[in-house]
Amino acid sequence: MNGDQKSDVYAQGKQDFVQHFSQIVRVLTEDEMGYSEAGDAIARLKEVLEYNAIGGKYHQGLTVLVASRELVEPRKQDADSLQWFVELLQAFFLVADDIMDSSLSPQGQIWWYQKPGMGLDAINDAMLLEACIYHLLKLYSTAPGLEQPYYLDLIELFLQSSYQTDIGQTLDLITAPQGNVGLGRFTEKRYKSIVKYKAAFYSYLPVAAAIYMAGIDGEKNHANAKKILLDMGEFLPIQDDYLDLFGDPSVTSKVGADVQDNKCSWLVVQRLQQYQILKKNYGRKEAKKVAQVKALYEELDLPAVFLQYEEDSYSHIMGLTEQYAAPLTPAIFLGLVRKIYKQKK
Ligand code: DMA
Ligand code: MG
Ligand code: MG
Ligand code: MG
Repeated sequence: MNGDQKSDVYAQGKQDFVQHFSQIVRVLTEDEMGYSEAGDAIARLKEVLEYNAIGGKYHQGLTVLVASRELVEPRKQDADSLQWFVELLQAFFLVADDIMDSSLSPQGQIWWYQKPGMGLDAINDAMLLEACIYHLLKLYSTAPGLEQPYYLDLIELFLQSSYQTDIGQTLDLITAPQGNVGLGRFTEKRYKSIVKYKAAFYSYLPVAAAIYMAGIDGEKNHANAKKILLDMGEFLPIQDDYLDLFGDPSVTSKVGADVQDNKCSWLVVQRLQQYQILKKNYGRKEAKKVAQVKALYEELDLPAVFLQYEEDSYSHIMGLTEQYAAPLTPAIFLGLVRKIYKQKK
């Protein structure tokens, strides 16, 4: 299947996927769940779900769908509801992340935690979203006639992915202490650990869920899927860091603040790594070290920077010659200009 067909599968699944959401909300807010006396809280939960689980890319949820289609014959597919669980996990992490990062929202939009009168109550809403996952898992996989052999595997998978993501968020936060700038903390090694825990395991989750649901679990399948997905999962946060500063907020729907927030972003790590290369190789006699410095300069496009400087300086001097050469003859200066600019030696 080529890339275009694959993205079509995502596009096709999206409509059904979004439509299915109302069933998820209905199941969660039905009276017969024994929460009738908590009606107001359930109404609040409905609001939290509708505000935070809807409107994203549904990348995680649709991945469960696409993976399930590849693994199971259509008549055996029962991923419809379960796809939403990964979206709820995503919504939970994002509500909490926006509070912790004091995220700014683009014009015309506000994050849940920014709603008037919300304050820290949003923390409980994030916890509600997380609790819904396990509540739904139980409802969908243990009800009489609906017992699923993968129930325990999915619980463990969600718990483990959450734990790893929590660890990643912890690393992200403690590496970015407010008001305490210390670029020395931002090493490549630290960056890799942050993204590995914060996002890589999380990328494995939807495919792993599909494998369990397909009933083809087994060490080898999971180990192989992990080999690909953990590395793929490293890419997403790097892209996120890049878009934080260089993305267009009207397209990304968020306002970047990694620089203001002292975050260990991929961008700053790249820059600091360049500094480390200079520190290790500059002022040393070995040809290999000189080559490292030269390669760095090339990577930084310094030859192009020089050519631009030469161009600007040339125009500047030509301008001065035009203005000030008289009463001397301009040829004196033009001859010199011709001699020194664009020299190859
Ligand atoms: C968020 O990372 C990570 C998780 C696991 C929710 P981030 O703070 O860079 O995300 P965003 O840029 O969307 O705030
Ligand atoms: Mg954030
Ligand atoms: Mg964050
Ligand atoms: Mg980000």
